[in-house]
Amino acid sequence: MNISEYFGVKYPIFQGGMAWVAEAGLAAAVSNGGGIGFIAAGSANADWLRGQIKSARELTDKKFGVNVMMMSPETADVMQLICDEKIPIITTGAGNPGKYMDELKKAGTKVVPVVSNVALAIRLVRSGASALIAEGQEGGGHIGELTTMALVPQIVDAVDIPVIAAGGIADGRGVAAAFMLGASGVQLGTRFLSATECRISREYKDKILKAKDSDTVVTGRNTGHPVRVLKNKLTKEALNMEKEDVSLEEYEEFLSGTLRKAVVDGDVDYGSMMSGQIASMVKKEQPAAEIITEIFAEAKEVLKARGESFLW
Ligand code: TUI
Repeated sequence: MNISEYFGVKYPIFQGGMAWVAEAGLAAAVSNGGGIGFIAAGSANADWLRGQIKSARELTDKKFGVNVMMMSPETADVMQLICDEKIPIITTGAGNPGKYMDELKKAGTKVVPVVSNVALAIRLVRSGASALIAEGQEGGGHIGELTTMALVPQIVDAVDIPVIAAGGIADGRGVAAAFMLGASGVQLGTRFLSATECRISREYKDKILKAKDSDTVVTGRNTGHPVRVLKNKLTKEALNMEKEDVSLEEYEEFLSGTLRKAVVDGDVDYGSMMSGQIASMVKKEQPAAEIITEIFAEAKEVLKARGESFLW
């Protein structure tokens, strides 16, 4: 079964829960387009999220979810709000949502955590996850070690709940490949940065649209907090700091608030432009619904055409 049947939507696609980026407008547009949109709570507080949930409900009557960034100090309040608002589905990233699982299940919320290794996947299945997102290091933002190609089949073999592939998927070929690896659905982030309804700064959007294959870099590999972003002055200086043995406090202070700078202020020199490795495949701005229909039409063609031609 693919996750569109499992979660009762038209297409088996989640929109990545991109902090500062994934607001009500984008989430609702993805849900209206037949996928599942997610409002990213990021490091925002419950009041902000309450307003976003209200806006999304005004923009769509379809199912949408919330993404919880587990490193946020607001996580406990955000989880409480999710339960109070009876949000049908959440995704989590950058940590383990295990301790909130019972309370979420009681509220009827399905929990779909991002995992980057098999050990965490198994632990979360035991705690009651409804599905898992296996995100490879091709993805943007905070990442794990393994690639999507290596991670997805290993997670699929280790668990008996649906697995959603993420990281490095931009089009129908990527979707078809994810299904070949055993995934039941896909999550895309970077491709939705170009959505008409995605209200990031013009400057950040243009950098994504113009990016080439080798334009991302991973900062923080040495500090235990790897983050994939588009290369700029910020990443050059951050990588130099990592080599120079500066204190973790100084390093984190240098990067603090930089995602907001890129998304809101359009600072493409000293803002953190989180992006996956497939940015060069994001070529034009188009409505989220069109992105989804285009991707799945292409995936269908790829599966039909290539499936037959590789029988040996
Ligand atoms: O979460 C993400 N990507 C993100 S979160 C984010 S917000 C942020 N802002 C500024 C600096 C840093 C982060 C930006 N991008 N992707 C999902 C993901 N989760 N990838 C890897 C993980 C992950 C890592 C460790 C999930 C669980 C985990 O658990 C550790 C443990 O065992 O507790």
